Amino acid sequence: MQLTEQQLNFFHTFGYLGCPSVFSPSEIAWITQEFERSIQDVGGGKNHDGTSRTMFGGPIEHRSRLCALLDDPRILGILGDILGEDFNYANGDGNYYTGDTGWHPDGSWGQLFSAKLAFYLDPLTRDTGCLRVIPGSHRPDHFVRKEKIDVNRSQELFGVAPKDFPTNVALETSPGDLVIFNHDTYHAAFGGGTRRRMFTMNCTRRAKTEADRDILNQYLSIHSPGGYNNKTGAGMYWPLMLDTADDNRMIHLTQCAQVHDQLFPDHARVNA
Ligand SMILES: O=C(O)CCC(=O)C(=O)O
Repeated sequence: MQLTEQQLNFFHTFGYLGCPSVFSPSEIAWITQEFERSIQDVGGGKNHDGTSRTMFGGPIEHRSRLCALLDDPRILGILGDILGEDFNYANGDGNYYTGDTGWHPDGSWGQLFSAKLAFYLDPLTRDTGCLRVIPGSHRPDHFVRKEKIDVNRSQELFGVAPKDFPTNVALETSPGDLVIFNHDTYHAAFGGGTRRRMFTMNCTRRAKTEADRDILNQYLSIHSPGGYNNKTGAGMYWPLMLDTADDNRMIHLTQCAQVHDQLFPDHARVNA
């Protein structure tokens, strides 16, 4: 157990949690360096001119030191406490963000099925593009969901700019802090520059019932290399993630790899 009872209550009630200073300045320095190498080498970063977002898949899977984040007791503690110790790691995205990100949830599962762990690599404030969330919006009975409010139209609907949508919380972060949120939670960012560096680890609960398995199929049919028609050369993950995995890491890789390869035989590891 890494999170306190209060932190877990907070996450379940509000749909997000800020985890300050998880990584020290020297650790976040090498994490940032490895991220830069990845996005520059394989993520399209060399072509980033600040006019639009540059994004690449599996940001921790291209450098062995970043792959090992999935072995780090702090990461395992946070994800394990929230999603269960046998959680699935399901890729993520690495970004140079440009400008605002409008309000959206990443899912609408109506239950805690998946969560995003986010690393912001630059100091970010409410005016310079920090992550914002609408607390409680992961719940199906939250007013935004029940009344199907388009939060991005809040200026015309309510005379309030989307960034000022009532109840939203700005999660200001420094490098080394982590933020985790339920994929169903509405989130956004406003006022960022043209090279806001951020990467994520998306994770799900391990599917244990028929109903879970159904959701995992739906999830991976969209959010996976096969879903994005990306050939990794090793199915669900980029080869390094699997090649450097020990038995403990494999606990977090096998279920998604298996489901992915059933869904997308053309992208499967065996056909790589
Ligand atoms: O930092 C941001 O711009 C928002 C991140 C986001 O929307 C996401 O990861 O889904």
